[in-house]
Amino acid sequence: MGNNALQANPPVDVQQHITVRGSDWLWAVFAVMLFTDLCVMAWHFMVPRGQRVFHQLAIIILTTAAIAYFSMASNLGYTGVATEFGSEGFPAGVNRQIWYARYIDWTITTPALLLMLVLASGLPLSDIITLIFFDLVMIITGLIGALVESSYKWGFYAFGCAALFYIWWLLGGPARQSAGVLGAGYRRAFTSSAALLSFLWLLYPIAWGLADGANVISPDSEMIFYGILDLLAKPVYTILHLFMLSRLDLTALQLSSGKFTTSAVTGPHDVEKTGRHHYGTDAAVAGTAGAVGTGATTGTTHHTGKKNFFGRKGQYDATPGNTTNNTVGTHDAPNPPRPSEATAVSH
Ligand code: RET
Repeated sequence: MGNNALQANPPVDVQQHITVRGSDWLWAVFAVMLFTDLCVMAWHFMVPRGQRVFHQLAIIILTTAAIAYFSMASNLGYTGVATEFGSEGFPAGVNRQIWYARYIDWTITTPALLLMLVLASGLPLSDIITLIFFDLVMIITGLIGALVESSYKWGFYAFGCAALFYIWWLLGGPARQSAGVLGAGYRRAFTSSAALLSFLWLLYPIAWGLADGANVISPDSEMIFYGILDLLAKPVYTILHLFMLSRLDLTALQLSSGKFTTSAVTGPHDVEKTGRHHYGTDAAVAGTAGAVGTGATTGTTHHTGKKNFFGRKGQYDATPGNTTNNTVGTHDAPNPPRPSEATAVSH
């Protein structure tokens, strides 16, 4: 079956636009995104409920990317913007395709990519919120810059680059340090994933400068450049990251909501004014568990269970003696002990 996307949706109001070959490439990227997405969907069912957050983020990323590539391959999701500089035999001022679909994709996927990384680092919530804010600043200034016709577009580009510098600093400094507190395994996984992400993210503003910015490369070449980057930053990065995390016991991160997993075993439990939860099992004798996932810097965590993403176990060791004190401050209510059988029913 031929690719007739450009006949069904002919370029409107643009002189510099993708060709059928560009669209063919975009269909191929769409197929890879969709296939990887379906694989991760199948994989995530093998992970206990309550420990699926990284897989679910990967699904969010890949689903969004698949839809964005479907749109671009169909020659939909762009607008025409007059170029600042001429190229390919076209003078300056003719309309080039600017793909807002790409920026909508990034608005969803880049925060999700960062969350995949920093949720496994124990970074405090306030830093995570600020990180996501500057990520959105980066993408939205990139979109506005791409839509601006005059040289003022480079002002927006500069704001975006400044935001990227903040992201690099946070990942390389506080987040890496925080992952180190979680243990050597977490530090290793974080360092390699953050290095790959930081390197790939350096290439995006270069592609922007050559395409949306200075109009040096054609829309087809732009699609190849961003397409290769997106394949590396989405399917390749997420699968690598998920495999690295699969060797770690994720319960140390305390990311499980605990509602489904604990109530199934213990029934309803109350929270008294002291902030202490009462479970209907012997686990209450375990005392308090350390708040590793909230940025405690000195605690160590003891947890047991199969160190395997596919495993059904992997929860806090709620036996007496294996307790950790939260040393962050007395204003932090102690975390509830977790019944040791809790996640056994959570699938
Ligand atoms: C823009 C232009 C403004 C300056 C900067 C940019 C960086 C964009 C990046 C995008 C990453 C996208 C990814 C998508 C995959 O899902 C917006 C191009 C710095 C880093 C990883």
